[in-house]
Amino acid sequence: MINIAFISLGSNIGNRLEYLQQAVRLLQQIEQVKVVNMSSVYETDPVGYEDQAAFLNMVVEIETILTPHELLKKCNEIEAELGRKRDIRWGPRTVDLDILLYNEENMKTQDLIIPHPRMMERGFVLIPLVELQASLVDPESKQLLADVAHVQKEGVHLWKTFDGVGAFVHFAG
Ligand code: PH2
Ligand code: MG
Ligand code: MG
Repeated sequence: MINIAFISLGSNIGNRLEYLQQAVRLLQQIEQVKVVNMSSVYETDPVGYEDQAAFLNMVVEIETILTPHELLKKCNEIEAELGRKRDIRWGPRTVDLDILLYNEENMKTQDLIIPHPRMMERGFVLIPLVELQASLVDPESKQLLADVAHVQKEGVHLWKTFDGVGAFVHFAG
């Protein structure tokens, strides 16, 4: 069974774009994962814990035969490989990979909640997500994500656009 999942990527330490690109590359290298779409890259004001550098955020869409928990394990391995240290909650990170959606799954387990529990409050997640698919609906509240993203643009700035073929191009505007 092929499943569709959306993963949010964020970085606010070091060469942020390089971390995002390496994370995408590592996702592409997983045999059971096919990256089918990537959003543009956005520069975003930190949310939650505000005394830290601005983030770069993006979202990728994947097809996978992995279960949600298997996918979570792969995401955690990529974070570890790219040097993530977990200290301050919501604090600075080389790279963070969060599963946002997995089919229309609604699941709450100890270590994994899907849809991502804070997704609907976060413009830095919703705006790239809606860029990929404007018709997405939150499986929990049934709201159209585009309607919610629309009012959460503050602090989210387009930084690089994705050319759809394989390269990021400087956003000239
Ligand atoms: N991630 C957080 C907390 N705050 N703020 C922005 N702008 N982008 C993030 O990716 C982010 C955040 C926790 O994962
Ligand atoms: Mg996160
Ligand atoms: Mg995370």
